Amino acid sequence: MKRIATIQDISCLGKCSLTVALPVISATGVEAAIIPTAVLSTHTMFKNFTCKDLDDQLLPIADHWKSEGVEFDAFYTGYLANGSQVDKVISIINSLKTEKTKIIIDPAMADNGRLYPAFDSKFPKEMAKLCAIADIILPNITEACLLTDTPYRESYDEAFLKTVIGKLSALGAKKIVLTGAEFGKKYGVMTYDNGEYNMYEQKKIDAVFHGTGDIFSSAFTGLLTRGKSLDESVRIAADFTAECIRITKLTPEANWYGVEFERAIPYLIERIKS
Ligand code: PXL
Repeated sequence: MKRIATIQDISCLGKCSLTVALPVISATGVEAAIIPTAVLSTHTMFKNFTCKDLDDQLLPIADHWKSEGVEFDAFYTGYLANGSQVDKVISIINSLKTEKTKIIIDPAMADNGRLYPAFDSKFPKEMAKLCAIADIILPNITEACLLTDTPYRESYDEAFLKTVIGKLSALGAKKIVLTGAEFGKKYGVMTYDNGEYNMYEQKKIDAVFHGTGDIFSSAFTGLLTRGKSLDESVRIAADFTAECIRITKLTPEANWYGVEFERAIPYLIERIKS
């Protein structure tokens, strides 16, 4: 069985990061090993969340894995507790990667033009260092702007997106999957792969839900690791995320803090078979 090591936080309530990555990666038929970066009572869109960083556990967990001789088909990183974890994560990846290991970085730190509350303005520079070692990065537009020191804009054209993607590529990331790309009448995921731009267009659903970035990234990473191409992984992960949002909108008892992704797991499994 293929195996991913995913490095991100546990938000104990809130349907994001590891509580999404574990079930979604499992649904793709791939093993998920985890290195938790922090334990939070909830994600940071709640008020008064608690947070205990696991700074002192990251390297010992990886060292133990190394002594067990375990190998990974992919590393997939998400939300980190602080900027100083970046160097630790880079050294973990460098110590455990083999020729076959894909490095997939979701620079989970911002959305809708703003950094998440736990981060200061120096954090994106640190995250850019992690993106530099990636085979594939999965930013949204806000994160893409922060990583490249580009002023965030609510509306932009295709040329703007291509300029930002060019700057992301100059950071060192080999392939780029930019979510929430919107220009003219187009909405979807823009990819940059071997000098080629591609846009996977989706119907925009008029709703904003928390945790959808983690759902997309987890499904994408599982699918890619399972052996789907980059384009196919983008298509299925984007359709799965849209299905999660569609179902959530139809569910009156849905919580504000996350999407009802569990209801869409059968859809994901069905799509994997095709
Ligand atoms: O979904 C990204 C994410 C992950 N982890 C924590 C968060 C967020 C977004 O706000 O707060 C703790």
